[in-house]
Amino acid sequence: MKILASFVLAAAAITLAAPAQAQFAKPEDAIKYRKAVMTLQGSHFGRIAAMANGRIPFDAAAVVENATVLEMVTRLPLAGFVPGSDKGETGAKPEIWTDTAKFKSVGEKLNADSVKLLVAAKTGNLDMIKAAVGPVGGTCKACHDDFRKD
Ligand code: ASC
Repeated sequence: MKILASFVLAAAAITLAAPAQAQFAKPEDAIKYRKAVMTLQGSHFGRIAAMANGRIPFDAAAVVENATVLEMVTRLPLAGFVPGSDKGETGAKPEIWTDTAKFKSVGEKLNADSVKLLVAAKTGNLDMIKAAVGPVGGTCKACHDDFRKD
């Protein structure tokens, strides 16, 4: 019974382990990791935003693919902002480590907005996609305004 209970707890812990954990040998590795995550987010969101804005032709399947990747990568950035990685080649503001609750909440909102965008993507309806693109872009911008040096 005890063994069963610990399996159940372990399974629950794995399910609840969000955002993703990551490990870094040195602060520069964490900085490199989060820059890579930002590049992926910008690239996959950028494709969807371009379709929503009519800059490239609407392709419903491509929106689903990009939104699927975006939803996954938006679980990652918080894991890159480990203690001690505030110095070096980074545009990260110190507020990330002093106003952690606010930073964490905006990071989680980005994933929540991306989940909604993926749901909209799966409808194949461009108007619904457009409506879901706005909040994602707004959350990107809000976080950059508060937590990224220009
Ligand atoms: C992007 C991207 C960002 C955000 C931001 C939204 O595509 O690379 O950083 O959207 O521009 O305001």
